[in-house]
Amino acid sequence: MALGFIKKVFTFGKEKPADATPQTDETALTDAEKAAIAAETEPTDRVEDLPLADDPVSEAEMDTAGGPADDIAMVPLELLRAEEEAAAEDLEALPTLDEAKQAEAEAEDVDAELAPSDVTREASADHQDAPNLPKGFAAYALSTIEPEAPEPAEKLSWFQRLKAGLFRTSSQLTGQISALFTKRKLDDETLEELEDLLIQADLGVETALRVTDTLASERYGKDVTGEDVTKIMAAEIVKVLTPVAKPLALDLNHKPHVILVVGVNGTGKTTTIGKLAAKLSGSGLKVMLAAGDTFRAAAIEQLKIWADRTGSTFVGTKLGADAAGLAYEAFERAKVEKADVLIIDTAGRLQNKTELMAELEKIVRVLGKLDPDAPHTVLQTLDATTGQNALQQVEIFRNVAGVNGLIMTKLDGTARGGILVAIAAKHKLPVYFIGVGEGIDDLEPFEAQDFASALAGLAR
Ligand SMILES: Nc1nc2c(ncn2[C@@H]2O[C@H](COP(=O)(O)OP(=O)(O)OP(=O)(O)O)[C@@H](O)[C@H]2O)c(=O)[nH]1
Ligand SMILES: [Mg+2]
Repeated sequence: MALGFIKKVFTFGKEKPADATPQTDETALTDAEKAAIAAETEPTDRVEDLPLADDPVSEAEMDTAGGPADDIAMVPLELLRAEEEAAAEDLEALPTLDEAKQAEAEAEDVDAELAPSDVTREASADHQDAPNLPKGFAAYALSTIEPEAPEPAEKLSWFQRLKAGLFRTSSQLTGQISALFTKRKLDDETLEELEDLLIQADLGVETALRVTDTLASERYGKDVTGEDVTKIMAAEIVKVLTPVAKPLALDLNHKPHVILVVGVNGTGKTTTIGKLAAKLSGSGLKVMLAAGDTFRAAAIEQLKIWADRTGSTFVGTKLGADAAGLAYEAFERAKVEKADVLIIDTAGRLQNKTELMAELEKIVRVLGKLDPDAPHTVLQTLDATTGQNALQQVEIFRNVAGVNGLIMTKLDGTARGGILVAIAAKHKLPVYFIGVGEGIDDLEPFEAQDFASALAGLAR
């Protein structure tokens, strides 16, 4: 009973008491119990008072358990000396260092003969990448785990890129249209507001009126949703663009068909020439590229790279040379070499720089001396990130250089493609291709339906 109390005292703190309320009188120690604890815990010298444990060691064994027993005699000195002499003899019998090395080499030869060849090749301490292992170990070559090649990101189709490029225009336009036609009947006021929206999206007055007229004739006084209006708008845009979506017709009787590429700085002339050359030479035509941008060394080099990439013949001249003279020489050479197509690059210029525009006029005039129909195609590149200014660009380049075809570039970025609809409506010039990236294949024939769908944010 007393031991039970001791246990209670020494487990304190280990077991959390279930109830921390003060002890009642029931658990208080009686005097008898206190005396019993004192008697049990008081130190005593008397062996008979110590508790006896069941000890598995017999008394006889106890004598040797902690050290030499009395019955173990001391080792005689003679015996120790005899052992020392025997050890010295063994040492003399050991091989010398040379003998040891020879034996080691022989052992290795034997190992080599016995071991299967693939194992010796795999497991060796000589691997360059093996850790410096102690003798007796060999290492297998550390396996180098080739990192898995990342899955190539799925390339977007050109239409997806076109749609993404026109997303800013389409989402803004459709958002505004939806807001305008939420629970409203089609009346004069909504029609007027719609017209403004379409003009702001660069579509041009003409196209805006086409859309509102069609809408008015079909739905005046009725409920219309934003989706209805978007579809009607896309249909009208298709009607405007379809007549200008034409293939670039090459008259190969000419030998060469001369294409002069013009436009404002950075609109993608040189890149587009490279893409065109890739298509043409890829179909087996003999293509010649002439570096008519003689202002910048980098421009000449850029075209040379495209010529090399596309297997086209390159014609260049020195920096600062007369561009019209270069164009003339290139044309002559293309005739002699019977090139199918000659594409002439020109330096970019702002349409309001009269002097530079006059130089363009000169190029056209000079080419006409060799063939009155040349240049057969005068292509103008338009940057799709430009807004209203593109209308004026076409106006002036057309007047000065006789532009008779367009290519809109950078429709993959943050394009404002609405202007192409306005240009098509006003100038009715063919739009041959659109640029949807910087890569060699990122030039697509212009399709009215695709362009209208992308502009209206609709599926293809
Ligand atoms: N994203 C995108 N970039 C394009 C496209 N076409 C051209 N570019 C880029 O636009 C930049 C200008 O292109 P260039 O071909 O050098 O333009 P350029 O009209 O010859 O320029 P200048 O000779 O300086 O007048 C380059 O970085 C081209 O890679 C396109 O369709 N999409
Ligand atoms: Mg260029």
